[in-house]
Amino acid sequence: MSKKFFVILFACLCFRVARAPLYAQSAAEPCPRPAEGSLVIEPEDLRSHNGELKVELTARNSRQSDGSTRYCFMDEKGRESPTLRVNPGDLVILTLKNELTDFQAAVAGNGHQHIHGEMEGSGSSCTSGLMTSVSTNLHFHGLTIPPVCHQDDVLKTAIRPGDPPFEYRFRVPEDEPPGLYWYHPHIHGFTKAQVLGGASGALIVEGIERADRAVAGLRERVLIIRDQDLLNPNAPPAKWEPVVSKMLIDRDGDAANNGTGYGKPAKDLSINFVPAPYPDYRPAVIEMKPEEQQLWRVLNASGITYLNLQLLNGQTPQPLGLVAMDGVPLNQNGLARDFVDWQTHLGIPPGARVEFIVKGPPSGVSALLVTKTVDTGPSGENDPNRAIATVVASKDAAEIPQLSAASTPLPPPQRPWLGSVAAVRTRRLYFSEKLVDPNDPTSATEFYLTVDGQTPQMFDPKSGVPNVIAKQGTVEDWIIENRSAELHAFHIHQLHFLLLDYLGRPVNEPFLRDTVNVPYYNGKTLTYPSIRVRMDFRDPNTVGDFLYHCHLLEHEDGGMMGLIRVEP
Ligand SMILES: [Cu+2]
Repeated sequence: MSKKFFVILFACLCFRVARAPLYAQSAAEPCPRPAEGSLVIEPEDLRSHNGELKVELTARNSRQSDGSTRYCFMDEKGRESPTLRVNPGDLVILTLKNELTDFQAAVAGNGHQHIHGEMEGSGSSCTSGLMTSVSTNLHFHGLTIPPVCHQDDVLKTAIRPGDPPFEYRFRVPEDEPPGLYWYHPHIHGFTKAQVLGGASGALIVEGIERADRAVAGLRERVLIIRDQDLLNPNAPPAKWEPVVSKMLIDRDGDAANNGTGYGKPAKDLSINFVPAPYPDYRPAVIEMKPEEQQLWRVLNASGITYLNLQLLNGQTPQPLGLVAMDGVPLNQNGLARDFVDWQTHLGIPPGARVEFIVKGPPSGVSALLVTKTVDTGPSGENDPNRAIATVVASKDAAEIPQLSAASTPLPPPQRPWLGSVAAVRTRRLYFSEKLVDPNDPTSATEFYLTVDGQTPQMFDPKSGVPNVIAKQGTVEDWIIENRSAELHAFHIHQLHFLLLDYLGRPVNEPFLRDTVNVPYYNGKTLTYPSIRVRMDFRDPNTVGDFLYHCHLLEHEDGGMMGLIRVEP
């Protein structure tokens, strides 16, 4: 990253830390959002009481003057995307009401009635499977809860506008690792639009300070980084950026990876909904007490954007003390006590989470939270260097929640560490892409995630035929190849896995993941790049039919998904 980039960016910051109004829109806006340069406020915490968390959410959307659509989950008090805070063993009762409007139909003069009329007689929310732009549902990303209706089924569950409020009712497993999880819609073909529009929120399983005492007593902060269509798509890059000769647009209409670290990004980013848009990347503002240590719980809720986070004091990257990935503390293998992995940057694929210790700047100094460029491959989107938030030391910084200082250590996991259990078999799967018309480079792309030996097919939600059949109680090794020229993020519902090999080299991770990057194929090597993971089907909650897919949502919506059946 060039020195010039940040020197100039910093110079601009001095004028910009003045607080902008919190909300730019009127109260009539169904999905209100803070303005650029606003103070970053944590989402409202909804905590369980007496072993129960009751939540009422409503899915809403609103059409913006630039033609884009915002989506949001609002609670009964009008708070957007609240953080659901639960303890292991808690019962969650969440009702979801669908108040989405079909703006396409409204333009055609039909509005809501038409859509609702079309859907009548197509079954209950549990069975309709009706995947339309105005149906919605929830996936509880990372939780090992059963893939059945009213819990974590997304194959058939589709709530339509006008349906009665739909009840989710599930128990957080007693042995769910403490950490950051999240909820978002999972309607096949329409997930990208709803998630890019802002429909997502955090879920925290409490007790991370019991798993890793390095975080005991720290103040904690939930930071959700989302992406969205560019607010200023036609603007030229800022003058301080080096000139990028080629400004290619890919087939999805997004800026293609130019490999320079600069130029137009495919999507804008926001942090707790405060946008930091292209071309100036005016950062949001995070206030911390001078030199305070905090636990930052960061979710990449982006549809397609990879993050590579760094916290800069001037030019100097600050140490980030990683304590959990994808909701799983780093000492999950039961070996390392109170382990902290100090890094200077943290890569986060779409869907993944990182939780890390960070120290605020001293009085009178500010730091800059940036994402460094990610090389997504020749067919990938442009994820350039950019600022997200400026971190300002302030004695008046608002009080945020604090983890308890002293509590009993979490007992080690009951099941043997996944790394020491023998896999009953090895499967090979691969990501690939194909142009609908191979002779026309501008034609649409079909996205596949195929079990080796099967015919590549785009996921068909109506098929119901599993691509993989596994047995509960076993563990399996999966080798996942990337035969395409862009990155993909492999995710599987209902369970965590252990990353064993990355690019053919063994890695020794003391934690589990539910989302992992798979490097792209450069067209030159004799073999395709691959990863090897150990899948954990031991938990009885994994029994049933569920999904694995790429977490770049236009790939997922475009067919890069498969069905697994875990038999009892
Ligand atoms: Cu993908």
